[in-house]
Amino acid sequence: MLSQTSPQTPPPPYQGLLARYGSLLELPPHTTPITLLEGNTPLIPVPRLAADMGGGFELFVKFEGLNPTGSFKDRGMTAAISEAVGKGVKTVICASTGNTAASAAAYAARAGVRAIVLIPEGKVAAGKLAGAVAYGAQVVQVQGSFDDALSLVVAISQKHPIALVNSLNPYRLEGQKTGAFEICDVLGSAPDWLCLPVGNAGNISAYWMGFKQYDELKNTGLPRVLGVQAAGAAPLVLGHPVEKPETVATAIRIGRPARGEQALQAAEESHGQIIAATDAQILAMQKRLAAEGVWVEPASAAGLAGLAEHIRTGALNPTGKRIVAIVTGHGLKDPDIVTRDLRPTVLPAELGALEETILR
Ligand code: AN7
Repeated sequence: MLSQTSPQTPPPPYQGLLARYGSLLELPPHTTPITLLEGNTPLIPVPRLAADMGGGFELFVKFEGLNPTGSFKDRGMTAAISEAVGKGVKTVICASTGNTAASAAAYAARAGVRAIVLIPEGKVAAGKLAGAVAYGAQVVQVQGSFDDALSLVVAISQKHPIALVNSLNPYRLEGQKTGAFEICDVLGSAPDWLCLPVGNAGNISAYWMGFKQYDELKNTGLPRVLGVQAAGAAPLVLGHPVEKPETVATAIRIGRPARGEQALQAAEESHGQIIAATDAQILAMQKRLAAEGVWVEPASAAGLAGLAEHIRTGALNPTGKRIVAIVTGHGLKDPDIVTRDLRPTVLPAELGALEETILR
């Protein structure tokens, strides 16, 4: 139930995810909250998009691009950095397709510790790289894939006093569970279906953990989980690692997901599925969502692209259901995808020329 507040008493100021949900997260006592007031993201109804998919059901998008660094990663990062810093860690490291890097860099900056981020060469979207640099991280490009970079950071964090803040770090998943809590708190119960993109598979694993925990505590029910990979980077669909993953959705260009087993388990336990969407379907859905006023990066549209295709083929009957799609990162992260084919109309600064162009 939503609580009613009388107009005379304003609600207490929002203090971030650990303040709001910390008692439900398994974090050690030394955890010292480092927050940028992440979370509390809107659940936006998109009825026109639902109608386009055939109608007869409720569809919401949880716009995680409105987190402080523009992606869902801030939920897990507030927890991981708070734990690490509380333990006395002075340096954190991660491998990243970009969003984890920007988030780690920001929370490390907030805590006053050093961040090192490893990114795959040449495949990181401009807004993510810029973020990592702006927040002051040391950015290292690895001549290899995300999976190669992840192997390196795991090895170095085992050898030196440097904390790993990839989603192999269990506290990342603890923080990430809050997305599920928020959905239940807003809707009053879990949705019938949850769809979301899958890369390294931390997010899908954490949502499932969160929904199960809330159901035990508050009887909120459980969603069926539809995880969607990019067709060129779909190890969980194919059943084997992908050596050279390729997709326009660079955020999920991952061939060896660290939490792959857990993701498959979430899909199975929830009577859901992990499927793949093509780059063309992903880009079409990115455009379609932007037509609702919600601009997300390509990877973030994968969940909905997979859902649309599943409904179209009859694999999923949405009638009477309530469906939530997690859209994971802001469109501003990857401007080049949108502007690369842009040929702006160029005019002399004259009214007649403008009328000629827009009123014809
Ligand atoms: C926008 O930043 O792996 O399945 O290194 O940036 O939890 O990995 C990003 C992943 C979906 C997939 N959407 O989430 C990284 C990274 C966006 C993302 C995913 C990512 P996981």
